[in-house]
Amino acid sequence: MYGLVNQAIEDMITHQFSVAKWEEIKKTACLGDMAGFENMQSYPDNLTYDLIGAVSKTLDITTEQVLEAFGEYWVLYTAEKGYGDMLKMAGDSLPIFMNNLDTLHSIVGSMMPNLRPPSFQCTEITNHSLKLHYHSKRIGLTNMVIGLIKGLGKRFGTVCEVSLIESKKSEQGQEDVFFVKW
Ligand code: 1MF
Repeated sequence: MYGLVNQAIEDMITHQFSVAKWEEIKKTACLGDMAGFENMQSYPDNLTYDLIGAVSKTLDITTEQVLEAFGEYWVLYTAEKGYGDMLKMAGDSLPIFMNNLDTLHSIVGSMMPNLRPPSFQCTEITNHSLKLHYHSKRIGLTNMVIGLIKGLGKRFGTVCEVSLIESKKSEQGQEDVFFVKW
């Protein structure tokens, strides 16, 4: 994944905990002598998974909890680190934004050739709920998506509930369906 993702993990830990905790996490992930990440460089996915695992171990919380917290943080982080206008273009309400996620990723992907964007579709849309279908080549990031949706809810001041109603791992990757209610 692009270095921006690893930078966001670093930022979350140093702001919510400390620089010392981050150093400890890097050591646990066997990245002790890594100075920092370049936002535009692409890194192996395993590096990000190792960091998530190391955060879980160091803070003594589950990887699901780490992923959810990180998903929420990502929405805030990217809004502040130069992607605010892009996020604004993707919509000013929770359902509109969710509907525009593929467009958002195709815009990022046109600049970043190594992006491997997930895909999102909304179905059964009502005034207060929808089903969000998530497809990704990456396995195991389901809880990050839950955090991302909750982070969007906070961004738009929309109280929402997210539940996982279908989840499938295959050769193609991860295929999940979430019920989102607001
Ligand atoms: O392949 C990738 O490197 C990659 C990185 C980040 C693919 C997707 C994403 C964004 N996505 C992270 C979870 C991925 C889960 C998966 O792969 O199955 C979050 C998508 C998302 C969902 C809900 C709400 C908001 C979301 O993200 C908004 C967003 C998406 C992409 C970026 C920023 C905000 C982005 C911006 C610049 C990037 C990379 C991603 O890289 C650059 C580009 C230009 C200059 C410097 C860095």
